[in-house]
Amino acid sequence: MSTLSQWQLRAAFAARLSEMYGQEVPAYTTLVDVSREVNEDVLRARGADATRLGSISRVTAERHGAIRVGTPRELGQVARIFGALGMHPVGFYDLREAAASAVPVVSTAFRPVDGEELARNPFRVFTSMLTPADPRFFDAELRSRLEAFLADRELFPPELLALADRATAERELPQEEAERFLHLAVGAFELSAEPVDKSWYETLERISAVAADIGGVRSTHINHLTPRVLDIDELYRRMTDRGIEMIDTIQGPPAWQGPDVLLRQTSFRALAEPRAMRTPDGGVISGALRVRFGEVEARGIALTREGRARYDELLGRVDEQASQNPSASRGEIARAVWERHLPGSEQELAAKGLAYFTYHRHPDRPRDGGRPPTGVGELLRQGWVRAEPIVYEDFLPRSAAGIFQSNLSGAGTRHCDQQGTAYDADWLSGAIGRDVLDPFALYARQQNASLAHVAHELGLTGT
Ligand code: OOG
Ligand code: NI
Repeated sequence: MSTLSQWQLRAAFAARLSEMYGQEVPAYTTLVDVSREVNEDVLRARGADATRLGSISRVTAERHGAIRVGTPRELGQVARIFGALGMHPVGFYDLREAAASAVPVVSTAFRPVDGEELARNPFRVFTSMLTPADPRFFDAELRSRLEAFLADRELFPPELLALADRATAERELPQEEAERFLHLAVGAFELSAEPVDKSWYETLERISAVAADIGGVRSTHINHLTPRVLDIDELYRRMTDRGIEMIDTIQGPPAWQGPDVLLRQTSFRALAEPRAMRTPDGGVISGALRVRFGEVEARGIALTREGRARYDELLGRVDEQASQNPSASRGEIARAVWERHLPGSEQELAAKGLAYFTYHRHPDRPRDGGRPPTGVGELLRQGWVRAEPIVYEDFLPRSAAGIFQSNLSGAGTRHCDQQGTAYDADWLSGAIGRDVLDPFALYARQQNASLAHVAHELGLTGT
């Protein structure tokens, strides 16, 4: 009997989720179509260079999604479901601090971690968890109501979780079980038709629209799915030309003449969708909620800790200059800052240790009898090795906060006189019973493995 391996389950899940979301949110389909057109045009214009950061088949199929849950228990269940798909928690993002308005969540991203698995299907899901214990957002009374509400709901049917555990243990599922698993998993992220308790939802909405979206309903849903595009500036123009109103910026690094690094993202605002609402007298009326939106992203080279520190520092400089020149374009300011303070070529990023690469022996360097130098910079400069960029597979907290924020209707409330509850990657690991991995360590491992290999080939090791 045929079976589906974990990566096949992941690819099938991503494809079905995309199909479901396209039916529920038609503007998403437009975004996917325009992304595909842009990618085809870029490929035609730039040829092989366009696929330096991922094959066209990977990029065309590539999506990330976002979900939001209420408790460590629910997050632990999410980890079981995504674990079955070969997706592991990577990175810790604290969005309570990253935004001017209230976003009471901490997050991680579930994704494949091995190069081979990423190449097969890189599907990832940005997953946020509400923080009811944070007194800056919730007072004691609301916290206990919210926790009781969350404890009483069931997001994932036991059958789904049992199938997930089986797929993890056996690393595959037989056809029939796979079908059932995929059906239940996609169903768990559909928008529920169950009427929303209007006054409870509004109580939470006064704190934060995100709190209401998570804790105001008895189910969860995918709130966006994001295709990957090779030229996000061009995509932004084409979507605007089609009359789709995008948020006013592209988050992340500016458009500049140097290599693409990290992640650039933009989105269109959540659309009002009809939802049944239960009123305090028990009646059901029709209302509307804005919870689901569309986002698109362009991915660049992963930065090392030093490179990332530089990125964060440049963001600060751009903020400062933008606040001094409110009439100037932030994009122009950012471009100038970047061109001044960041190396403009891959070669320099590599030599300065600012970005991650895999290193490969240059196949056609003539054997001139000389000994190769030992440093990576010299090996590159003298043409002994070439560097292939490692693509950034993760997220950026400030961009994520920007994406959340652009979809909030009100600023919400946050009491800054209170001390926030401390959460970090260790806390999250303990809460979900599995390690939250460090993205830098994953990229470094990949880079180091290639360096060890090339050193061996060039006879630079003792062996
Ligand atoms: C998640 C927002 C963050 C991204 O791409 O940075 C995100 C959410 O709205 O739940 O998806
Ligand atoms: Ni996103």
